[in-house]
Parts: sequence; C-alpha cells; structure tokens
Amino acid sequence: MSKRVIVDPITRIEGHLRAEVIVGDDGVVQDAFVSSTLWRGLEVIAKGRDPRNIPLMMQRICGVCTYSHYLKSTMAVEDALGIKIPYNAELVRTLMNAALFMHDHVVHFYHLHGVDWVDIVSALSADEEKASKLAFKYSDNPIGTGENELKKVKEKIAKFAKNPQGLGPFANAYWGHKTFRFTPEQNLIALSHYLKALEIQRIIAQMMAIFGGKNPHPQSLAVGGVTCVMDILNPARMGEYLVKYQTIADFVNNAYYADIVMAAEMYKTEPSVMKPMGVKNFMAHQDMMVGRNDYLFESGVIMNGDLSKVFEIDEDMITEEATHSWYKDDAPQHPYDGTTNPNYTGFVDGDTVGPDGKMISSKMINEKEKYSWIKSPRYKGEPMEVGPLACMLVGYAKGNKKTVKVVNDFLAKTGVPAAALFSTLGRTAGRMLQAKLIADNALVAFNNLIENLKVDQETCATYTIDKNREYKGRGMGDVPRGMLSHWIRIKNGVVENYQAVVPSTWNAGPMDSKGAKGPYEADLIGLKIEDLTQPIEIIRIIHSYDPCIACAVH
Ligand code: NFC
Repeated sequence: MSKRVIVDPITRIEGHLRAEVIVGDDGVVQDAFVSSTLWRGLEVIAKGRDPRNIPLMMQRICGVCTYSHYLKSTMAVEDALGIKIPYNAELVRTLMNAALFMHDHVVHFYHLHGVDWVDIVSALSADEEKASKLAFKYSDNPIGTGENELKKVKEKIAKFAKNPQGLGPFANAYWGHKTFRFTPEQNLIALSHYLKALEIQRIIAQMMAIFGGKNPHPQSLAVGGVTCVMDILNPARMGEYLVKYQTIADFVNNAYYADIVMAAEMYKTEPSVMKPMGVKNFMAHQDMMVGRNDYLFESGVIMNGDLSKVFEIDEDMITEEATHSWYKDDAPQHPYDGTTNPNYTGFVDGDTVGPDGKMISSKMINEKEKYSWIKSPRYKGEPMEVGPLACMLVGYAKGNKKTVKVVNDFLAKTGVPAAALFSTLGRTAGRMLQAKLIADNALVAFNNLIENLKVDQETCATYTIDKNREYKGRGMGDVPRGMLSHWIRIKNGVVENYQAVVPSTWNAGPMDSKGAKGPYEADLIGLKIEDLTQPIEIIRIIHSYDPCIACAVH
C-alpha cells in the first residue's frame, strides 16, 4: 500500500519549504507535492508608493540574493521611465553581480548542498597523507589539502564529535547512508573546502561592499545608475576588488571545480542523482554585461531538452496562476496585471510515515485544493526550469564561445555525456560551471570600466516623472537561482501595480489547473527512496535547485 512521507522543514535552505511524497511498496515516489508555508506580501506593500523608493524595498525580498531584487527592481523603474543608464553604471552593476553569483554558488555547494554529497563522519576515518596526494588528481593547485591542513580539519571535527550535543552544525544528518559515494579521503578533501568556504564567504561579502557600501543589501544603486563614484575613481578601492576577486576565482577553479569533478566521477553511477528530470523545458535571460553588446549570459527557451533549437523569449507569454496557491484569482495572469490577494485554506488530517517509520496521524497537504504560498509561473502554459543549468544550456545551445568552452572542458574532464546534464548531478554541476564562467570572464567588465573612466565619468542618468502620465516597465535577467523579472505600472507618480516573477517560484510552484507539475514536484516522481526514515534522496534533489522560499513567495 502506498504511504505518504513528509519532509518539513527542508533545512539548509532560505525560508520555509515542505515536501510530501506518495511512495509505493517498492520505495518509488508515485506523486509529489511541495508547499511553502509562510506568506510575505512585498507586492502588496509596493502599491501607492514612490517608484524611486521601490528598489530598496524590493531588495528586502531576500537576504541571500540580496542584490538581485534591488537590481531588477531598479531596472523595472528605469525601463518604465525610458532611462538609459551610463556604460560605467552597467559595468559596476556587473562587478557587483559577479560578487553575488560567486558568493551564492560557493555557499550553496558547500554550506547548503555539500552535506548531501559529503559524508562528514566518514571523513574522520580518512588517511590525510593519501587524501593530500589524491587532491592533485582533481586540481593542479589544490587548496586546503596539505597533509597538515587536513590533519587539523580532522581534529577540529573530532572535537565537535566529543561534544555532548554531538557534531554541532553536522548533527542530525543521515551519515553512512548507502547513497553517499565519496571515499573517506574524498570526504576529507571536500570537508576541508567546506571550512575554507566560510572564509571565502567573508571575502566575497567584502568584495560586494566595495561598490555596494555594505553587504547584505548593498545601497549604491539609484534609478538611473550607481552612486559609488568615489570608489570607482579610487585606485586603492579598485585594487582591493581585484585582489579579492582573484582569491575567489582561485577557490572556484581549484576547490569548487575540483570537488564537482570528483562528484561527477563518484556519483555518475548513483541512480538517485542521475534520474532524468521531470521538466525538461528551460528558460534563461541575457545578463552580465562585460562590454558593449557583450554578455556572459544569453536569452532563450529550450523545450523538451532539445538543444538543437533555442527560441526567443516572448515576454507576453509569461503568466502566473493560483489554482493550487493560497491566493484568490486562480486563472493565469500576465505580471503587468497580476494580483496578490491571500486566501489561506490550510491543511487536512491524514496518516503519514512518522520519524521511526510507523504510521502516525498528522496534517497533510490537500492537493485537491490550494496548498502553497508559491504561485505557478508558466511560459506559453508550460512549466519551465530556470537557474544556472538553464543558463548554461541556453548559452551552450546558442554557441556562446565562453559557455561552450566551460561546458565542453568539464564534459571532457569527467567523461560524462552531455545527456547526463539533465539530472540532479547536472543541475549541481551547472551552478559550479556558471560560477567558473564568471570567475574566468567577469574581469573583462573591470578592465573595460578602467578604460572607459579615462574618457567618461558619468555614473547616473537624469530623468523626470510626469505625474499626468502612466508608465509600465520590467527589469529582467538571470540571477543566481535563475530568470528573475520585476514588473511595474506607475500612475499619478506612484506604483499602481507591482509583480515579481522569481526563479524559485518557477521551480518550486505547485501544480497548475491542468495538473502539470513544476520542476521540484516533477523531479521527485519516479525517485527510489532506500529508507523512508532517511529520505536523503528527496533532500538532495530539492537542494540541487538551491531553494530560496523567501524569494519564491515574496
Ligand atoms: Ni533569495 Fe533569489 C531571486 C531566488 O530572485 N530564487 O537568485 C535568487 O534568492 O536566492
């Protein structure tokens, strides 16, 4: 008889997320439902306010992709008012974005998702000398893997293990689960990088603050451009950015890249991470301008995993619906006319699998009705995956030289075929490859900025708002978790309507009126769970999207 398994909360993510799966006697997931259990309401707060203040408010949608909403909201207002920002401002915005992307992806792999791949307890039995030598298999210049360094890492974690509370930040995980594939030595290498990445986080945050004033939630964008004029004209500040950038790029290339190559080698035979995705439609938007008409990311739509065709995005075809979301107005709406009127209908009583595997009575998702605070975005009525993998696939299929190089080098080094990218491993690798694309190429923006400042020091465009006119505009692009768009209507000088269509909304949204599932839910169906009391396979898939539910619900 089938059973319902609940994972709630899914930890090591931003926000509140619950997954419920129906599992058959064979341990295979027959159906899946994903719910966000907390509402925000930023779109409602925006109404009636001065559009120039909106970006600072919208930035508060998230404390992780802290710059994404600030930037896209500023761009939406600029688009509505017909403002073209100076070239210097474009380049500075890219340099801030480079810091954000590298920060998010490093934190994601090591601190949020890494423990799905790395068995920390197994690392304690590693031979440091063997591990130190092994690190050279994955990088010519390994980081943090000298024999003594690895010894210290082991000692540090062994101290945790002696605590009465157990393993501290590593407690309560499914250590020893049969789907972990690294050897003890590989686990130790990755564990050392986990600790090193804590330092890296701090350095990248400082990098963002050089042009942003502070981090999280930088302050240096204004409608029309940027305000960090004294920083970009100060060689010491520019030099500081460069040095920090190089430290981060080195980590991306010699720790993060190396660890994902190692993961590909060991996990390419693990069925739960190689299971083909449920949704094979991808969408990404041009972003990361490094020079005039020179972008690291391309725009496009891929349907059914067919890389031979990339379609242009038709923005009129983007909708959000609320058939299974806790809002009124169920029917699909274009974001310019979107509404956000809460309508909470709660959970139902039922029988589910308890923590010890025995059946218990509990609250369950009512999948026949509404069950999530996340809406269901659709493109031409179809669910789409957005995110770094979508961005890399679109760039690859469009023949973007820099993307093609990064992807082909990885496929050659790992021996993994391109088809294997349509999996959890592919999604996790896609995020790293996007970080590498940035680490290897975003300094073009830095050099162009220095050159341009010699002849042009404009950083902000002037503009006026005519209170007798109506305006509408949108800011679109790719942010660390995928395609993000903000849509604004302005009337009488204030915000008439505001909607954000967010990456984690695309990926985590519930079923639509036709019963079609979004990427999270569709990906769980068909997954084999080895032990219902330790559903790490579910967590690994969900984590690979880097869920941000604060963003998704907003
Ligand atoms: Ni929060 Fe997000 C913004 C999402 O749009 N999803 O990438 C960004 O958070 O991480």
